[in-house]
Amino acid sequence: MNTRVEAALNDQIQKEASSSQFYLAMASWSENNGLNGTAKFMYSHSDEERFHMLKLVKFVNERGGKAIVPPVEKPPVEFNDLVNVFELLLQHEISVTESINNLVDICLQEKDYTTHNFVQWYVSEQLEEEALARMVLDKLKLIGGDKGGMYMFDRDLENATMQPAPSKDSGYNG
Ligand code: OFO
Repeated sequence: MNTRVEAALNDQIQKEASSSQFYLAMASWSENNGLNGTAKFMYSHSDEERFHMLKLVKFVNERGGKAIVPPVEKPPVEFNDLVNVFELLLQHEISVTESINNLVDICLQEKDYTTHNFVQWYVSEQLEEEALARMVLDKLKLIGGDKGGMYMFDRDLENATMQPAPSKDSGYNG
């Protein structure tokens, strides 16, 4: 496997692992603050990021490279409120998108069209994740400090998922 592409894929493995840790911390914080719907959403999102990482690990090894399992990073323990949680989530996803775009760029420079093809799955995944995070943030801003609204928001988020396209079928019923 091309060494530059291999290094970029290993960087991405680290980023997906750190996304999984970050969302796990958000899940735990939500659970401790009575936001069980949000906690469920974040636990499942954390699992999804682990799946993104594993998909990369397997790809690197199958293509003759060496996947490096990254060390576990300590994510934040406290968050100000739900708006803060989703703002951080969106910022994080934006930085992951930049890293995926960089990976695409390296694949093209190195003429590694197989990896380029593989990475396209992540390109569409990032589009969906950023769009859903923006939609959730817009809802939260509309709700403002309304407690009833927040209760409904948390309940609806329980059934949401980051996976489907964030159009009408986003799975988010808010
Ligand atoms: Fe792996 O999609 Fe978010 O980070």
